[in-house]
Formats: sequence, C-alpha cells, structure tokens
Amino acid sequence: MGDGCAMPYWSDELSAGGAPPFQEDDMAEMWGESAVRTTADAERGAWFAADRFGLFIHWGLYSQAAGEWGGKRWFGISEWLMRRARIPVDQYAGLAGQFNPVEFDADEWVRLAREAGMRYIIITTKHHDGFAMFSSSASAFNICEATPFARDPIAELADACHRGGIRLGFYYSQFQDWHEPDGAGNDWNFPERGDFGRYLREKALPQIEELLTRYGPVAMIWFDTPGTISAEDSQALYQRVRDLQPGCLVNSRIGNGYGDYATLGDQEVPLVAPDGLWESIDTHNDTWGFATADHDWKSTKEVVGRLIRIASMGGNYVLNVGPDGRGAIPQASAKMLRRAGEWLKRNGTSIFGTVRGAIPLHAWGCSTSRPGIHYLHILNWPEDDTLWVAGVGDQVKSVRELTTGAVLPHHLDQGKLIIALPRELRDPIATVIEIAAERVAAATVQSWLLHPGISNCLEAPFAVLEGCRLGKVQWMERFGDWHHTDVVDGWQAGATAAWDIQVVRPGSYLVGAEYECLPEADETEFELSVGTVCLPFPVLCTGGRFCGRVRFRRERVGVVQLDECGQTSIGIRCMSEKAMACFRLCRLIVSEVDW
Ligand code: FHN
Repeated sequence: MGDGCAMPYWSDELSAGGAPPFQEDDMAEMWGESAVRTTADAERGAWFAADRFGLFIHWGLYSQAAGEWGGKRWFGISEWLMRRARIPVDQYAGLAGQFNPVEFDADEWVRLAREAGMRYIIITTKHHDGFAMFSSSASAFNICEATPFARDPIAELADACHRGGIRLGFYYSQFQDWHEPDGAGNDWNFPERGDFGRYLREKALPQIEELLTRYGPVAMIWFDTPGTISAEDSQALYQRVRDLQPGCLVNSRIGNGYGDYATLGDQEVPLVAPDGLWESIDTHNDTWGFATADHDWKSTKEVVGRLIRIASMGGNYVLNVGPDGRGAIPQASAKMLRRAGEWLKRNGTSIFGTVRGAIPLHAWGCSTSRPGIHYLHILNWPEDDTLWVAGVGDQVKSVRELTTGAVLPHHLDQGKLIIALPRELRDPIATVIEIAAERVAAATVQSWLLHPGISNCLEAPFAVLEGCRLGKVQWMERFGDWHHTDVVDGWQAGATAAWDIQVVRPGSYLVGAEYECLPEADETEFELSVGTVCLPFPVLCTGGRFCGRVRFRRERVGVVQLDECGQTSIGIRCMSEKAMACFRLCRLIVSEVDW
C-alpha cells in the first residue's frame, strides 16, 4: 500500500483568523480526475444509464451538530464542522452520546425517494469524520456501539430499499478519516503523518468488505476525496469491490482514473456533455449535511430543470438531502421532492431510458431522445407562444404535448420547425413536447437559433475562438459551496470570440456580456461585431477576488440591427493586451427589443 497521507490536498486554514480559507486550485486534487479508464461495460452500466435520477443522503454525527460548535455558527458545509472548528477527536466523538435519531424511518425515506421518481439512493456510510453509520467490527466508532440509538440504519435502509424496489449505493470516504491517526486529513490532532497503508488494511478495506457482504446487493460504492491516494491503493479498492460484488459500480472519486463512471465536481452542471457514463451531484441547499442556518433551497423548477439538462446530455442527476439529528428529512426537501415527483409522473417518459438529445440546445431548453422520438423540454416559454426549433429536419411525423397528447399545430419555415404553443399547456416547471421523426440533424450547437421572445445566452464553450481560449473557473461561496462556470480567457490583443447565429426574425437586438474583469483590466476596450458593424465598448471592473470567489457582472453592450434572416456571426474582439489574464467572458446575452 502506498503512502496516502502526503499533504497538502486541501489547503484550508479555515478558522485561523485572516488566512484565506481556500485556494482556487484545491479542488482538482481533492476530487481526483473525473475521467475513468475502467468504464463499466454496457451490461453493468445499463441500469445507471437508464435510471437518471438518484437521491443522495448525507447523514452522520455532523447532522447532530448541525453546523454549530462552541457557541458559534460555522457557515458552509456542515459535514466539515470537525475540521473547520478543529474539534479534538474525543470531543467530537462526544456527539455520539447525544445522537439518537428516533425519527429515522427507512421505509419513509424510500417512499419519499419513490414519490420523487428517484430510482436509487446513495447514503453516507462513513464520511470524513470517520464515524460509521453501520455496525462495524473494524471500528467501535460506529452508530451501534457509540450512540444511544444502537440501531443499524444502513441495514434498515437496505431492507427498505430491497422491499421498495430502489437500488442502494454506499458513500464511503476512503482517504480522509479525521478520527484516525493513520487516516488523512486530521492535522490538528495528528500533526505527524500516519501509516495510511495500515489505515486502509485495518479500517477502510474491512469496512468496505462489511458493506459489500452484509447488506445484500449494493448498486455502487461512492468514494470521495481521493486526495493523494496512490494508484496502487485505488486499484486495490476497486478490485476488492469487484471481487465481492461484481455488479457493483464504482465512481471516479476512487482516484487515479479508476472507477466505472465519472462524477463531476460538486454542484456542477456542464454545458457540454462529457463522454461515457457520468453523473452530476447536487444538493438541495448549499450544504450536504444538515445545517440549522442553511435555508437556501433550490426550487422544484430549478431542480427539475437541472435534471432535464443533465438527462439531455446523457448524464445522471443525484440530488442530496441532509436529514437532521433526529433522522428527519427537512420539510423543504420533502416538499420539493414530492413536487418533482409529480412532474416526473406526468413527464417521466421524457427522462428515464432516454439518451442524450439529438436536437441541439436552444434558448427555450433542451431535448432528450429515444429511437424515432424526441422530447423538447421547454424551460423558458417564449413570450409569443411560438417555439422555433432548429435541427429537426423535414421528416416530422407528429408533434404533441406529452401529458395530454394534444396535437400541436406546426410548420416548417427557413428549415426550422415552428410550433404553436397553447398557453394553457404551459407547465410552470417544464412543458414537454414529443416529436416523432425518424431522422433529425445531428445535435450541434455551433449555430445558435436566435430565438424571438426569449433571452439567448451564447455560452463560452460554443464560441469560435481566435487568440483566446476556453477555460473553467470554480470557486466556493460559503465554505464547500462550489460554483462552476466555463469562460473564455487568455485574451491577446486582437483576440475574438464569435458565435454563429441564425436570425429567424429581423429586428433590433440588445447585446449584453457577462464577465469577470479584474482591476488590472478595467476599461479595456473591446468591440462587438455583427456582420460589418463594430460597436466599441469598455469592460468594467468587477472587483478583485477574495478567497478565490469570482464575481461576474452583466453589462449592456449595445443595440444592433439584424435585418436579414439567415446565418451570421456575432462576437467580441479584444483591443488590448491588458485583458490577457484579467478578463473572463462567460456569455453574450442577445434579446430582441421592441424599438
Ligand atoms: O468533502 C466532501 C463533501 O463533504 C461532500 O461529501 C461532497 C459531496 O460530493 N464530497 C466532498 C467534496 O467534494
């Protein structure tokens, strides 16, 4: 076994006054590569590819503390409380004496997941705090031996899942274990590097074996924060899982390119579909574990919108809730899950068992497909109740609203499908239109249909770039609350980012730009160009970064006249070198204006 404790993998001088709590490039090391080399074969991965929507549950001793310690509130992800507050091992372990989640009801959780339309559950069996939420012979620091509750909720949940026809996966923190001198991550109690090999042999591997041999079929082991774990150790873990349950999937956070499918960054919803099997993981508010102070709930529309966008790119959406110290799922989460489930009951055929959409991304939303059928998910309803769809071709057999089967009037214009949308069919979450068409044009977003009556966001990854490049920025808001954006950066003088667009309704269009501009690049001159028209404009400072937090601003650039239907290009050109490392463009926003 290699030495997995080589630090640093997470440079958080969190509670120490004044020191920056985190740095921009910590994340890559913490999450490991998301690309996997042992991708699941079609048979093992079949359920994953079809099931699309899962429930993530973060539940442990941190749920009891709920983000509070020493009379102080620790904003950010609550499951990191022990490390953030540098709580000594024995004091943190004292929480176990208070942890008595008598409201925990496994059948109720499974019922809720089913009501939400979810097909699988992944639950934390041991998070970074080292506390096992199951009966374990490998460590007495477990819920059966250390708490008054003295029950094994993982066994109860496994039984309930098997009864309820829901797959069950186990989260297991294989690298960080703040309870153990030999585990990684606790440098406040164990400043000397421990023997990580011994930790793996004596705790992690035995516990993983317990999880894979005592609870029936396990759909997946969900590893996390591989840090500096060696390739040899990742491989050994992977092999052990496969030996014990050959059908069990493993996520890419096992580290070093092992695993069956890719887990993206926390709360990351990509704009461009990753290859192979993949998942986006998200949480209902900003924390994963329960925190009394976090009420920043995503609406049902946001949650379902993310599920749709992810399904349209062929990915899975795993949404987290954080039950409290009594074992109750927060009311806000339960309500949102039920509402999402109602939408899925009506529209689930457009999500489950579908593949990535053959019809490209539009301003109104996105699509999913199955052979001969395409589902248009309208997330942004056009003001004039008219939907323009590019890339469908002329082989359309029928156009219906999915839930009612209502046939919708449609015709072709300039090679685009135009659908009349009856306003009474507008679903406040998302309306789904089912199109039967044997052949459609291959999905491409290189040419963006400038949709009348909706704001068109021309996103960074779809730009044609010269003298600048596509990048990604990731940052935390509150501690552990990750945000991700694709940007165009590295601007040289004369560099351009341009989008091919298709004008379907001539008129005046207001163009805006959303960007980050550090003080050094304040008032750098750019030009907006459409056809032969060039409008000069300065980019304006968005402030400096503090703790790596990125701040964007949306600025109006100007109004342009697009007088002819058809293909053209819209873009911006940088007129000075000084923007180079200090300006990042996320998108242009183009909206029709009533002039
Ligand atoms: O550190 C953990 C965090 O607490 C949480 O479990 C998330 C969920 O993806 N994973 C790690 C950070 O990526």
